[in-house]
Amino acid sequence: MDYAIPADRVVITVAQTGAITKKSLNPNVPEQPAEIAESALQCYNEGAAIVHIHARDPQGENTSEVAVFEDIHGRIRDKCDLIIQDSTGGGPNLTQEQRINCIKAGPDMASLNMGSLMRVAGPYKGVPFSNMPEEIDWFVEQITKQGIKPEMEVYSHSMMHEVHRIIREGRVQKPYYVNIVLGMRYQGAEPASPATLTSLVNNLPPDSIFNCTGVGSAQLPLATMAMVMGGCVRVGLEDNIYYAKGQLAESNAQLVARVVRIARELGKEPATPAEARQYLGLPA
Ligand code: KMH
Ligand code: ZN
Repeated sequence: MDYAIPADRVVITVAQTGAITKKSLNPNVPEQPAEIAESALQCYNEGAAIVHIHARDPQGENTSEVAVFEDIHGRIRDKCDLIIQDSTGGGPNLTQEQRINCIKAGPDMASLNMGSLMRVAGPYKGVPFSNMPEEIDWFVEQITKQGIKPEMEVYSHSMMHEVHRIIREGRVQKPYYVNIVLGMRYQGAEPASPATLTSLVNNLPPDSIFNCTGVGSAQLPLATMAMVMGGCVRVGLEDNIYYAKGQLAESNAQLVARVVRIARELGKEPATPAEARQYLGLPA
């Protein structure tokens, strides 16, 4: 069975909110459930198929409250059939037990971070983003036993080794969905260069589909490169708050619309959520 995405389609994920991209950095970051759902609908209308979710409390801090995730899911599902992918990366203020809480709200997918990174700047400098091998095994077990598909986030070659390991150990099912995240300013994360993306794509396991997330100014160039390589792409304010140098993005939908314009120039239509479900092996 060939798990490649058809050459004339691209699956677009929008990461709208994130953990560290607060309204103070860009007032257009949607933080509350109604804002997140309204923005998700706009992104769906522009061509997104998957929405990656972080939740915030009323003060804008990262929260693991299941009720907040349920509220977000319900509001999105009332509006459209976007594939819902919750973040188990959560945020630096959340414990491992809190990070997994979101899956109780019943997303279609959940992020699974494939290794540890060290925060080297900002208020959480020196606080590790811990995803040791045994923690990865714990997260993947919690996710898969609920029939949720893991989105394996890989920031370096060493994390790609962990992907191969959990496949070898039978912890994930085909098609494997690997998100290559490049350009994070954390120790242990690799740069957003064409060479790094090419090398990581060359190291993907068989039967996998890849997505590319370029952080910051790398978002658009790496997304373009990933589309040429047959990959899926992620855009949005979680990873990049700017539309151009010094110009804040007006909305998540603006970033989705731009990548759709480029996709069409490359002969690709954005996959609908129903098509994306089929490619990723998600229930219809
Ligand atoms: N902000 C991304 C670069 C997660 O939510 O699990 C990392 C991320 C992690 O998406
Ligand atoms: Zn995230």
